[in-house]
Amino acid sequence: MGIVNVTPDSFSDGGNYATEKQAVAHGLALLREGADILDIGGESTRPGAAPVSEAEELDRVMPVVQELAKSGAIISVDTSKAVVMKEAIKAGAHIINDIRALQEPGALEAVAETDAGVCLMHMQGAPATMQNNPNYRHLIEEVEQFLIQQALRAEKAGIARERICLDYGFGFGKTVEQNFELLAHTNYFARLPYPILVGLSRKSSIGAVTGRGVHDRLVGSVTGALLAAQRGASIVRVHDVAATRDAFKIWLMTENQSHKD
Ligand code: 7PJ
Repeated sequence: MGIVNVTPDSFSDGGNYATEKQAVAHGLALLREGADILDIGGESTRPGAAPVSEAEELDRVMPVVQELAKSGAIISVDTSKAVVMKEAIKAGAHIINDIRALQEPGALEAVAETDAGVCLMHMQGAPATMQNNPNYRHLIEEVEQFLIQQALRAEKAGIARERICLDYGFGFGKTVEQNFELLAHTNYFARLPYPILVGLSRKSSIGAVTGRGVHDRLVGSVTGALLAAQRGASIVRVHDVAATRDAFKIWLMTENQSHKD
């Protein structure tokens, strides 16, 4: 899953046109690199990020969804807002990727009344404050309980099991150690009857371990994605599609030869 951010940077000249064009071009480039899914997001969920209004998020995301859906790619939209979910699915999105696990008003119904897939993610707290004091008694069990509870809630609302994937939310209200404890236990989550998605690309915990700034986390991110996949993750959400693909090719080639003597 390749990441397509539609968040205007401070240098853009007002209006979203430049941002839009860049996002579409970036999505097409990720497809050429070998992405199977594009994850399009207009809300910054970095720790401490300001909230985005419904109108602004629609304005950012919809033109990019419409344009990239034409490419035939599987389109995922990273949103928590029911209105954005409905509009995106109407415009051709196949998956709703919700860091708030369909807990915002109307979100569960918005997905249930379609046949879109959904990713339900665990987060402790809210983006603005989640890194202040992450606190768990039993990290793995608590995250698992939350994910199972949300998956069953979704199934009860009419979202078939086959439409659901789960994500333990690397970087969302967890310490560096807790993030890597979750990564280490990916195989534990992978035994659940839902595919697992893992997103750790360029995150601050990758920086904390490697001592690298956000633009120098390629090796750390690719290694993390490979470890997640080897432990049973079905989808990895990444910025660097080509590099991640290379790592997976080496893994796959090795697996293919491993049964020979
Ligand atoms: C994730 C996400 C993640 C899922 C973001 C960033 C923050 N969705 N959206 N999982 N992260 N499912 O990329 O740094 O880990 S936004």
